[in-house]
Amino acid sequence: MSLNPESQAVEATHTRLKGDEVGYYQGEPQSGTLSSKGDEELLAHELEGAWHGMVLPNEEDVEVGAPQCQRCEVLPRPMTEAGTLALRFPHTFTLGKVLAFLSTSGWKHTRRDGLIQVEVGKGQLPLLLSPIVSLLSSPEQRDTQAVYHFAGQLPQIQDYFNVESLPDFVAQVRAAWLIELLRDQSIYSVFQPIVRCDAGTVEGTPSIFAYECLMRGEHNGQTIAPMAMLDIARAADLIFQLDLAARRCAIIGAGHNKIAQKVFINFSPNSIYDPWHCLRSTVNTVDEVGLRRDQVVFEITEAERLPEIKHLKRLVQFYREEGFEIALDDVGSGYSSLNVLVALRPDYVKLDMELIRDVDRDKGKAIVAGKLLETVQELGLATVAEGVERKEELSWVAERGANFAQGYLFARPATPPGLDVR
Ligand SMILES: [Ca+2]
Repeated sequence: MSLNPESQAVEATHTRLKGDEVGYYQGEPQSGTLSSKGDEELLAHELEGAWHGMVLPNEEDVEVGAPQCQRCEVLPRPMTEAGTLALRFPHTFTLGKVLAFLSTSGWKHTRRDGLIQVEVGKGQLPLLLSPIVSLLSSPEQRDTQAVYHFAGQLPQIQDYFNVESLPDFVAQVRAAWLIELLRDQSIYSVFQPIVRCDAGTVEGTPSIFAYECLMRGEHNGQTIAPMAMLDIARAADLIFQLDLAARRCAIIGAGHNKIAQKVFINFSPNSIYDPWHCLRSTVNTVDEVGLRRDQVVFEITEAERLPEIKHLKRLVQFYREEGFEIALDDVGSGYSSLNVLVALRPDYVKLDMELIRDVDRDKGKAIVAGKLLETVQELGLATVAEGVERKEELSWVAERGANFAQGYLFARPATPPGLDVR
């Protein structure tokens, strides 16, 4: 694993997820490395159309009482500037190992009691941290504390709250490219159709019901896969900022492309403290771009774990009161459960792509998917089968009452949206 922010960005571009769009913002990027002028112009055009005017300020630029939400709309300062790294170790044995490394490798440092302070030049933190991390065992890393002072910055009371474990600090350093990407507004949305499971679709003329908006990033001319951004965001506590940015560019992109069908927009319930406060700007954006509220479906999605049911119910209540519909994502995957489905009664249930893949020839999957389709229909909810890649899978889910299907059989995610947007 590289600690270098630049090489991390390059690694991220090679993240390719097999199969179809499903789950959070998963899926294969629309395009790989941008190699030609034509591609660059196309992407520039897409970015221009898909993203308007969301500027996330750095935390030092925000005044107390400013209108920005400190949690969602303010970015931490990327750890690329010169400064001083202070480290506190759990044991003198650990301190000794690091001191020996610093002395032999020429890093300018001072020792005070159990603390070491190291002077770090611009862009040098990864070069310092890589060997330190490799010297320490996992428990030593976990119990080592780190805090960084940017050059020219006086110690402040806030510094007490910025002390992190070494692994969390390393995650912050690795996230520099994501902070830059968010700061530079380099996130855009692609769109994948959700089609009706009717006779026309089965016979090869898909009838489009909706589009799911899926996030893409762009950094140093390369397309970044969504999971690469999400993994870093979770590790570096940037999921609030990334989720808000993804929601906004999905809404703005859908408005810009004048999508007339329904629009499915992912959101992570773990990135919302209080819906009446945290989702207000999202609702305002829907109104501003001219989407109808009954056109928008918010997908509750969470790659790690769903929060407690009480929190989910409050989110669903908020969206319903505001005139939106709700979908529950990835049902049938490891992270969802039937009691969440029953408690929330979403308007749409999205069956997980792993469950649907080869459902026509895998007996175990057929039993689970069949029972789920039966249960969801008895509850009176609509179903979307995700990850449909073959005609046989489409026929199988259609025969068992699935209302809608989504997958490469119909179209890959794209911008402007594929098939017909009218
Ligand atoms: Ca989804």
